[in-house]
This record gives sequence, structure tokens and C-alpha cells, in this order.
Amino acid sequence: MLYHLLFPLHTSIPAFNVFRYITFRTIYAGLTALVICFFLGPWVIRKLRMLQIGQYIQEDGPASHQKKAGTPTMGGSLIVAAIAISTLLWTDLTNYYVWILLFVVLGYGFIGFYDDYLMLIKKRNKGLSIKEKFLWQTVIALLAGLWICVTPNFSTEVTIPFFKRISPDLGWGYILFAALVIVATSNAVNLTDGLDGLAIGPMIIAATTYMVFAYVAGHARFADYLQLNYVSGCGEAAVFCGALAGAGLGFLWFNAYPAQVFMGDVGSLSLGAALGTVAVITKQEILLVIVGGLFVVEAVSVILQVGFFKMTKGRRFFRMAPLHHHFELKGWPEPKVCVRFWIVAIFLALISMSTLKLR
Ligand code: 57M
Repeated sequence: MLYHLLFPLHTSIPAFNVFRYITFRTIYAGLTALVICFFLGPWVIRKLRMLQIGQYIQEDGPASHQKKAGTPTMGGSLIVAAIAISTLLWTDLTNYYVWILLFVVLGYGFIGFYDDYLMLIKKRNKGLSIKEKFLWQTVIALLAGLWICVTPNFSTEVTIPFFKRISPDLGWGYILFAALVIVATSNAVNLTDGLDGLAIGPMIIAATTYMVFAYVAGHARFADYLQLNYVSGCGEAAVFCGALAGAGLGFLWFNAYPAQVFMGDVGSLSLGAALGTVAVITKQEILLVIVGGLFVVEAVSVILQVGFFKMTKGRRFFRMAPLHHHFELKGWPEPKVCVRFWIVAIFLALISMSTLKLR
């Protein structure tokens, strides 16, 4: 909005020329989202407390989690609002990708919100059933996939990291592929969100990484130089990533150990879906396995644990899944697990950045 309101004035106020630049708008999108979370955070936490939207803690989890009972949850509503407001303020609103990203964040935010609402307010034990949640996640992801595919000049080829000459064209099958990436990322982030700061830290790191990829892929000359798939207009996704990273940092202020608020499904489902969508739009879909490697490892730990449990009729591969619980039960204090997982996420982000040169 600011871009549309202020950039046209650059003929009389030359300083407003700066609104043209994606880099400038990305920085300010980040700062705006951060400031929104920072200032509204205490108010949101107070409201959630007043409404008694406190976390119920399962008894079979690590004992250290019992003291977290009653911590306000659904703080993800603040993240979603901060991302949406900042994106609306700083992006070029004629850009298709901006609307696709907003559609996904708000759509998944709504599913998560409804799930949290059933669980906490209506006190229905488990919220939406797994089938219901999966169905709505798939519907939104398929619509987003279709929208992406019909965006002018969008290529349905898949980029394989490190192999610039191999890029299979999926044609209309790309819609299914995009939906798979979005749904899987959303659920992987949801599984990771089990310790203070554990999901939001790697989310900030992944958003920052994709901010770079979106900027480069949307810049014809840089994309050509780095031999990336050029995606006309995807530079605006960098501004969105700025908002994502900024909102994440603002939320982390309150979610850092010991957390004053949890994000709830409204946060974890929407953030994961946003990340998946950015990966698709920037045409770095498979690279997400490295950028979001930590989320992948957490999800795989659950698959392994459940598979092993069923095959061996009750034996466990890890002390408890997802993986962060395994380390907690080994005696690592919660902040140590969290910071070490962040270090792994930074390591993976750097490896993924190296694919800009290694190909
Ligand atoms: C949600 N939710 C957290 C909070 C957060 C199939 C199975 C592996 C599914 C899995 C599951 O349900 N995962 C998805 C995980 C919960 O956090 C809430 O949920 C939101 C995210 N959706 O925002 O509102 C708890 O996590 C802790 N937490 C923090 N700090 C935070 O910033 O400490 C969350 C955010 C909170 C709080 O304690 O209550 C969760 O873990 O429930 N299920 C599990 O993860 C369960 N694992 C399990 O059953 N493992 C089995 C195998 C056979 C599947 C095993 O290993 O034996 C674990 N979760 C719990 N207890 N609570 C283990 C048992």
C-alpha cells in the first residue's frame, strides 16, 4: 500500500524513489512486523490469559512440561496478523505471488485457529480430527498450486539442487507437487513446535534464506549470472519473507525460554505452509529439504518411531518422538536442545546457500 501511495510521489519528492527498491521494502517489512509483534505482544498475551486460552499439557509427555500448563497459546494469531499487515503495507499489490502467499497464510491460519478454538475454548479434546485437518490443508494447497501454475510465465519444471541441467517438467502434475510441498511443510513445522522457541528459530532462519533466493530469482540479471530459474515478479516474495522473519523475531521475544506464550496451530500450520509456498514460488522446491532440514528430521523421527513401534509391537526407536523429546529425556535441558537445533538450522541454511554457486 505504501508502495502504491508513496512511490508515485517520487517526481516531486525524490526521496520516495526508495519505495521502488525490493531491498528497502524487505527491510521495512521485517521491521514493521517485528514492531507490531513487539508492541502488541503483551496486550495479546493479557487478552489470551483473560480468555483463559491456556495450554493443556498431555500427561504422557516429558515431566518438565507439566509446569507449562496454562501458558497462553494461539499467539500465532499475532504472527499471522503482523505478516498480513506488513505484507499489505510494503509489497506491490498488483503482484500475483503476494496474494497467493496471503491466501495460504490466512487459509492455514484459519484452519489452525479453528483447531485451537475447538481444543481450548470448546474443550473438545483433540480439536479437528486428523482427517478433517488434512482435508482442508489439501484443499487450500491445491488451490494455491493451481493459482501458482496459472500465473503468467510460471514454469512447471522442478529445480534439482546441485544439478542445473536436470529439471523435470511436471506439467499440470506440478499442482499436486506444489500441494504436497505445502501440506508436508505445514505439518513438519507443527510437529517441531514442541519446545520454547524451537519452531520459530529455524523458521526465521529459513525465511531469511528464502528471502535471498526470492530476491535473486526475481532479478533477471542475478538469476542469469547464478544460473537460477528466473521467476518474473517473485522479488515481492522476498518482501513477504522479510515480514515472516520480522514477525518471527517479534514472537520469539515472548516465546523464548521460559515462554510467555505458545503459537498454537494457528501459528505453526500457517508458518509452515507459508514457507512451503515460498519454496514453490521461488522454484527452490527440493532445496526446502535442506533449508528446512530440521523440520524434515523432526517429521522423519515421528515416521520412524511410529513405524518401528508398529513393526516391533511396542518397542521404541527413540526415547520419545518427535526428536526434541528424545534429547529432553536424555537429560539435555530444554534451552540446550533448542539452541543446538538452531545451530543445525543455521548450518543447513548455509549449505543451501552454497547451491547458488555449487551447481
Ligand atoms: C503438536 N504440540 C505440542 C502448542 C504449540 C503423531 C504424533 C507424533 C503427533 C504429535 C503431535 O501432536 N504434534 C503436534 C505438538 C504442544 O504444543 C502445542 O501445540 C502447538 C503446535 N501445534 O504451539 O500450543 C506442547 O509442546 C510444548 N511446547 C512448548 N513450547 C512451545 O513454544 O513447550 C510447545 C510450544 C505444549 C508444550 O508442552 O503443550 C506437543 O508436543 O503436544 N504428538 C506428540 O508430539 C507426542 N508424541 C508422541 O506421542 N510420541 C510417541 C509416538 C509413538 C508417536 C512416542 O514417541 O512414544 C508428544 N507430545 C506430548 N506428549 N505432549 C509426546 C507426548
